[in-house]
Amino acid sequence: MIEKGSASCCVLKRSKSHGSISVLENATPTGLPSGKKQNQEGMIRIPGGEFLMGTEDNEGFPQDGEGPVRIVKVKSFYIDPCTVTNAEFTEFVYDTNYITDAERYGWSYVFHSHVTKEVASYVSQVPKQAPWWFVVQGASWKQPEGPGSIIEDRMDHPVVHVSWNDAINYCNWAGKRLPTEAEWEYAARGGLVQKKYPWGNKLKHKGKYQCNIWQGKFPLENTAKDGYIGTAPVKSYQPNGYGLYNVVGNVWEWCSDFFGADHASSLLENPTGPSTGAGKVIKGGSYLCHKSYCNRYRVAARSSSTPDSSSGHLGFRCVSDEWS
Ligand SMILES: [Cu+2]
Repeated sequence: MIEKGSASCCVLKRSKSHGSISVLENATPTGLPSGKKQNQEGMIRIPGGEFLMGTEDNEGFPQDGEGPVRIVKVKSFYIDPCTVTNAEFTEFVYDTNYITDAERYGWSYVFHSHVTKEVASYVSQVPKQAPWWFVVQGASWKQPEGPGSIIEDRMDHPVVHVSWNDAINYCNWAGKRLPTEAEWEYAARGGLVQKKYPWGNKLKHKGKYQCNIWQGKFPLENTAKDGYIGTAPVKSYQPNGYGLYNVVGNVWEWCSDFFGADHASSLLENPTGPSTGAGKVIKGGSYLCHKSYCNRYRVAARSSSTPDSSSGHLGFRCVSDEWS
């Protein structure tokens, strides 16, 4: 029996017991060229200000630490309107010969119904607590459903199977960085105050889907009424008030902060999260999120994973400091 909303429903952490892997020490590769100069072309300037972060609506899970609502002050920064695409990640890899954590480990987590019968036949492990995830040897950003799958037909989709370490290396190369959770949520709210979603409080707007999540009975039937079974192109649906696309749904997005569930309720200025922790914050939920199960496609929702973890529904978007 799988408990509703168990911590692993959305994102699994890489584990020694999955697959025939040797755990890599020192998973963050160093010495990559930080190729590009800081470059804010195509980015959106988010003017600094105060906002109400978190929620007390009790729609989430206590262990997630969505509340209390606190006043957070954020200075101006630039953010990408979209998550990093397969095309952009390809350019990075061509330029640097970078090898992702999933490639180094030799496997990644793929959602069960996304793999072919052939791939399913050699799936090495199925995590007990979340049997809808398959440990697929050879799954990586360029083979998202394992051997035989390609990305050439979805170059404008978000890159997936990228770990936090991979995201940091991409950011360094691009002259950018990962957002703090506060920056992410401030930008994701699009100027609205304490709304559930980036566009308001109702899931649909005039009967239309606003994001790529799960419809049907999780985890067996996805009717794809929103148009997508897996990832959607990064510019799908309407952008939020700041011009950001797909902040909730589609893919989870890595933030720079370590995860913690306790927050100071005093005024926070440019918070960067706890100084240490086991996992990094992820935000936004994914195409697998459904209200019946995890309900983490709300803008205040949060989860975490370890910096070397990767899966088919986890990506990132970049930010950049304002400079004069
Ligand atoms: Cu979810």
